[in-house]
Amino acid sequence: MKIFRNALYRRHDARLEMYRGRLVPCHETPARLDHVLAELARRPVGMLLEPLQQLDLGAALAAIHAPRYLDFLAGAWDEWVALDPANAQTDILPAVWPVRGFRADVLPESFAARIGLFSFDAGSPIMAGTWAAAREGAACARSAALAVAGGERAAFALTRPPGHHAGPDFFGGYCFLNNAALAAQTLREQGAARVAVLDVDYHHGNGTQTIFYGRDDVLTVSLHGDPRTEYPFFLGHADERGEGAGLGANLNLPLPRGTTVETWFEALEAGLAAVAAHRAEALVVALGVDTFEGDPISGFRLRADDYLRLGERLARAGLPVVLTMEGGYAVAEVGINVVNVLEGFEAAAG
Ligand code: OKP
Ligand code: ZN
Repeated sequence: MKIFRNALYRRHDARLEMYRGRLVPCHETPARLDHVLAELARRPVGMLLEPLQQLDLGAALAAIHAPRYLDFLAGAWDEWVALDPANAQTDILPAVWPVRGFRADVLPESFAARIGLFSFDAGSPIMAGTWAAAREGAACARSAALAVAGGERAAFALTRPPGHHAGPDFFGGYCFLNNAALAAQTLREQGAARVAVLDVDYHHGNGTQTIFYGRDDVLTVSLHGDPRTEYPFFLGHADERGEGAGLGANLNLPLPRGTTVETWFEALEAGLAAVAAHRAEALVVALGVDTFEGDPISGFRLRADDYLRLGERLARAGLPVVLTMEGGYAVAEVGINVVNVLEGFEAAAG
């Protein structure tokens, strides 16, 4: 398969996230992708490629994200440093948010207010290189979707930061631009009548769900830790089925902390049955490997070999597939687990 590599991923190397009242080292590090690239060097399951040059990326992003959100992200670092040159030494984190009853229609002048308006947690620092890295990652996702639309059986967008928590006009959960949603929208634009996004990251893909919630052309399915106890907490319940034209085109399969491989694969079957029932012509897989038993921030129990089986099962769904890289924080094992998915896929795709 074609693997589009984000050459700028190291430019996003944020230092600290807020956790239990303290700033702690960020879990989402460049080392995660270093391990995937190292494992791909050992087991070359695909061709490593740079994203395409002519992508019309700005317009493509504007089809899934609000223009004022994209403008804010693009200029956030410069604004931050303009507030005080000393800010260049510190990453940006929000500390105030408009909750129920507050106004979201008035764009505040205050930078502190705008960064709150456009985010939902204090765990997703922005630094000097965040926009460049996120944009190049989105270029990889769009390139992967264009390759698949052009006849490739499968393509992988090997990028960080991840994307599935980023919504129409908000960032959070280490995500800024929604790579999986961009891939799905690109497949639609290129002629697929119906597309499905299957999110297998440990955490609910709230951003992707929200982007497509009112639409019936893109089915969104997510298998994840039950939001009653697991991040992102405020979305991802089984009764969220879509709204308006999109009613019935969203499926959440929350699973309790501690879920083992048998139960997880049963949920995967239910998710793939929904993809088939939707008559999707192409599939986007938001691939997080934080379902791994050794993941430091998650609670499922998948083992390394289970990722081979996941790849095989995805191939047997028989659809053209774009995969996007999402979570996975057992850093030393991320490479093995991700490449296992790709190897399993290639073995079963024949
Ligand atoms: C992003 B993705 C741990 C707090 C964790 C955010 C988790 C984001 C996961 N100290 N907070 O879905 O893998
Ligand atoms: Zn995750």
